[in-house]
Amino acid sequence: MAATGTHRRAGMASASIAYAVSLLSLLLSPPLLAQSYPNPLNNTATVTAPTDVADPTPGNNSATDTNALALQAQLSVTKSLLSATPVAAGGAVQYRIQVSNAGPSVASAVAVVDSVSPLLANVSWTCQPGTGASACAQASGTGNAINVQVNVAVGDSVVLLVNGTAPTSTPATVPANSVSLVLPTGTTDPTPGDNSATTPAVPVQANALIANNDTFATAISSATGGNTPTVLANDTLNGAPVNGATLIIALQNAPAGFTINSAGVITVPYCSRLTRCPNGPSSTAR
Ligand SMILES: [Ca+2]
Ligand SMILES: [Ca+2]
Repeated sequence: MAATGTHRRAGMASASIAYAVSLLSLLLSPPLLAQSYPNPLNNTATVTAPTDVADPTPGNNSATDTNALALQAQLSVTKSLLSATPVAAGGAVQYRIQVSNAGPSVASAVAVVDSVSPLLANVSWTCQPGTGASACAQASGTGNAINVQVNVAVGDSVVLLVNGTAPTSTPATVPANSVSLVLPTGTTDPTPGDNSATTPAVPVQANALIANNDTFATAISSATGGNTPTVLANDTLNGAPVNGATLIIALQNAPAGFTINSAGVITVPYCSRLTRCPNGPSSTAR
């Protein structure tokens, strides 16, 4: 008898544990990647005759209704330009892509596809889910061909930031750029029209060069010739010191024989009686 009581208590204990587990499973969020309901959803009804009733055709006492469960998610995507337009040559371009899900189903393995213009260099991107209920297959990446899969929970969103560098020379225009969502097989979107978005073209503007006149404290005699200090020292390009190596530098209306190099240094030629002076006879070259 004592053993029977022990078995009963053990049975009650296992029932309590099972109840606690089922309660816990109700409290926990469902897993993001695996929707655990059976598909198709089947429901079977069975009739069983009493023991004193004989059923001559027992094979039709059970019937099953089958319903395929379909995922439907009203996904949408927006794309905006966060950086300035026009963009300065060689300047930064940044796009923001937001994928949202208005439900009713969780959207899993949705591909975010964006072919960034090849005019943009050094393209990199990050992917950030709005909450822990959503996810990105990759947190970041590089390259102009963006194709990253995301899971978007109902009422949540995922944001991608795309960074690139504008062309360094002009004229140039970064063309309009689109992003599209590709839904996995088995998921439908009742409003597919908002599953792509486009930003307008971004003109590339030449950098602002500010060139100031130069005066030299020491004259250079044509009897000796010589070099001036750089004429670029007091000039700026986009507010930064000029790097002559990135520019085309030329003298205008200069006497023959005068030259300028990429460092902005002007060379005054030596002039003697034996050489033809830039400004006439060699009277100054004694
Ligand atoms: Ca949609
Ligand atoms: Ca200057």
